[in-house]
Amino acid sequence: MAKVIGGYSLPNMPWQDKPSDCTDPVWRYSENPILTRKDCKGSNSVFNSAVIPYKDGYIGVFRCDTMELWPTLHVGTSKDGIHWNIKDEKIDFIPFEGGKVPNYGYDPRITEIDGRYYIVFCTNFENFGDTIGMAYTDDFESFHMMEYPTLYYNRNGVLFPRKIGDNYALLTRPGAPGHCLLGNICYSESPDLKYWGKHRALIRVTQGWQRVKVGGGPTPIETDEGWLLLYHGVTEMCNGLIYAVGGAILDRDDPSKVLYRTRDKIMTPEALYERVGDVGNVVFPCATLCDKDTGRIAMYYGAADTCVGVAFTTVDELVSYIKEHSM
Ligand code: BMA
Repeated sequence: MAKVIGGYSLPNMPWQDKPSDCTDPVWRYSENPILTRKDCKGSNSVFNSAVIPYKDGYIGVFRCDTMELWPTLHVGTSKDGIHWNIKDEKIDFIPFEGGKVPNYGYDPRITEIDGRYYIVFCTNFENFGDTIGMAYTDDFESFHMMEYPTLYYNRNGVLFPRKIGDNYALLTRPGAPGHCLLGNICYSESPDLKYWGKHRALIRVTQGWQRVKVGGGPTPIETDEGWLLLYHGVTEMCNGLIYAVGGAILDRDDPSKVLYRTRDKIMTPEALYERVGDVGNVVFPCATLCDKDTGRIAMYYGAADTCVGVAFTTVDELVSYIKEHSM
C-alpha cells in the first residue's frame, strides 16, 4: 500500500465505496453535481474550483462566472465537503506593491504551506494576457496578491505543499491563446515564492486523449512512491475539444523527474452533466481531499464548464493504475 506523507487526517471526508460493477479507477458521487449556478447567487455557472480542510470542516475558492460571463472567485465553506455555502461577494484581492487589482480570476488551486494558504489561479497580466496569479491568505477573509510567478501567456499553476530541498516548486502551463500551441506542463523552483527559475519541461502533449494540451490539476499528493499528480489532457474531435483526466508520479526529491505518466486516461466525460453544458465534454479537476490514514481521495472537478462534481478513488487505485497504464 502506498503511504501518504504529510497531508491531513480526514475521518469525516466525503466518501462512497466503489460500486461493485465499477471497473474504472475513479467513481462518481451518486448525487452529482454537488454545486450548480443556484448555489452562487447571480452566477451563470460554478465549476473549476478548489477546496481544502479548514478548522473543523472545509473551505474553498469557487469559480463562479457572472451573468455577464466574467470569471470571479468566491469563498465557500462546508461542514461535510458536499453541501457548500458560497459567499455572494467575489474575493477582492489586495494588490502587491506596484501591482494592479486583478480584474478576473479562474481555475483556482489551494495549497497550504506551513499554515498559510496560497491560491494559485489564472488572471490578467496587466491587460497583456492570461498569466498565473498567486495570492496568500491566513483567514480566507483578506487575500494578498504576490508577484506574478510567470509572464503571460501561462495558466494552470499548481504549487507543491512543501519546499523540495531549498526551494518551493510550481507547475505551470505556458501557452498562447488558440489551443494548438505549446500545451505542455513545466516545472519551476523558487527560494522565496517571488523569484522563479530552474525551469524544466515536465509533461508534454502526446498522442490520443492528451495530444492538444495538458495542464496540472490538483495540488500533488506526497506518497512514498513519489508525488501523485492528476492532470487534464485535451484532444480535438470533429465536434470540438474533450477534456479528460490523467495522472503521473513524480520523483519525491526531484519532481522535475517523471517516473510514470498515464498513456490511458483515468476519467473522461461520461455523465450527462459532463457531456452537456456551456462547454460540453469537460472534466477539469482542481482539488482533492485526501485522508492520509486510509488513502481515500475525493476529487473535485468542473463539469462542462457549468457545475461541480466529486469523484472518489484511493491513493492505491491511482498509483497502481498509473503504473500499469504508463507510457
Ligand atoms: C480551458 C480553461 C478552463 C475550461 C476549459 C474548457 O482552456 O479555460 O477554465 O474549463 O478550457 O472550456
